[in-house]
Amino acid sequence: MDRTGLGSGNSFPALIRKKRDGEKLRDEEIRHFVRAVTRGGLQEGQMGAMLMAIRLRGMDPDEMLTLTQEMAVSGRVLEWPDSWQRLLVDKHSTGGVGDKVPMISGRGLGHTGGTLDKLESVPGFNVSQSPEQMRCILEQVGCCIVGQSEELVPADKVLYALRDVTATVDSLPLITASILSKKAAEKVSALVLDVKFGSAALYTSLDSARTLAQSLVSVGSRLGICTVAMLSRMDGPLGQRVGHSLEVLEALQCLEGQGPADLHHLVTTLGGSLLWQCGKAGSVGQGAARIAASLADGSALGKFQAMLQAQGVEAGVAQALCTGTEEQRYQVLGRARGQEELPAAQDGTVQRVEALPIAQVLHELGAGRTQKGQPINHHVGAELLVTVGQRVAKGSPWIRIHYDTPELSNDQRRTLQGALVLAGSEPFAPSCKVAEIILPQGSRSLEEVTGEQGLGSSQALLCSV
Ligand code: IUR
Repeated sequence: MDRTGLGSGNSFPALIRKKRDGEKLRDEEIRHFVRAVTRGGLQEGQMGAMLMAIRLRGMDPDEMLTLTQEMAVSGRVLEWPDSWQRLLVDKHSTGGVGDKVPMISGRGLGHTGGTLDKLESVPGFNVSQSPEQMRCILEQVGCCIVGQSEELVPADKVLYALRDVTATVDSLPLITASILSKKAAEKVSALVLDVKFGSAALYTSLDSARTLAQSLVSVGSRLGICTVAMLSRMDGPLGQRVGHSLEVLEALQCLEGQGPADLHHLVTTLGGSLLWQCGKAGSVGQGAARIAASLADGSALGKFQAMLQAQGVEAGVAQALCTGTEEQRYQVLGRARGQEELPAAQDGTVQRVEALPIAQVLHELGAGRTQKGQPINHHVGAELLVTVGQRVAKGSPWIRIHYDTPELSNDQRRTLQGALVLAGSEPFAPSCKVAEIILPQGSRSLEEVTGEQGLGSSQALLCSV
């Protein structure tokens, strides 16, 4: 026996060597590694080497499942009343620009905006809720939007921070285990994943995003979570507004049944899928219709108002935000010192609005962080004044930037102008964001899943893993 107690050959250098040479790790070896990560029994160099070995050699589905399970139990696992069985649902997005659909959330990463940062532009909103407080809010209101508790999945905190500095973020098994270990520790019954693809997404090609989605759906299902993934386009921003408080304003419009069509469609499709997954709707299409009805009749907005109050927002502030005019909402959220509109450089039809250059400029203007813990400016943002497929005339404004200090530089104006892609074609209807839906193995036929009416404007393809 060596000092690891796993038998000879299982010291950490031997474990790293095994993965480095492309061999499969046994369950107990993965458990041994994750426990050592959690308890501080490994040198940083050893953890970094193992991460790189996994990044280069990959893991098979069994190894991924074990890694996810071991990470999930590295800290506290949430417990819920038995009567909530099948009804606890969550959503995850791999991140993008203008993405304002809620979930148990994170901070902005790179150019992407974090849901928690957006919600913290609402005065008083508290994203730090203990598991006991979460349970109380869920009993009282039925939903909450919270940050990940400190006690949940400590192994992921260690590994995630190291991945960032060892060029191992983009590893399929590591992403799969990182995302799903947190969902497994939350003990959710159903999960819908919004896996983005396109120029402003983590994975730019549809194929690579599909591979990630299939891995997440397959491992999620094996964990006992009813998991569905939607592959959605992230070339242009979701909706018409980017930036923290501007996105809260747009989310409020959506909660009133209005706002941009792409956002409304994504919200109703993701929510409709969750209703179908937990047995509350006969198909995703029927579920989507129920979500749309709750947006149109004000009940979704009423829930949001109750949730704001349950999470620390004063009653008068929550009311002004949820029932006030746009001007009253600005008074609650505040606004940036200045606004600047940029004119279209020529006549044409909008082919694309590139999200990445917009996000990069807003980041420089103070909307994002370059270091962990840095304060951000919630008021910096952009409003798109055009939509894809629309004709624009030379000189007409196409984007409005909200800035504080600094103002826009000429370089930034040039970068932004490059984001508007025009052509001489006829106007056209934009394609919807959801391109494909990935279902667990053994799911039913297309009509059964989407409903007879399909998914509205979505031409989504269904695939099962
Ligand atoms: N979000 C996570 O929770 N984990 C990851 O590895 C990535 C995004 I990338």
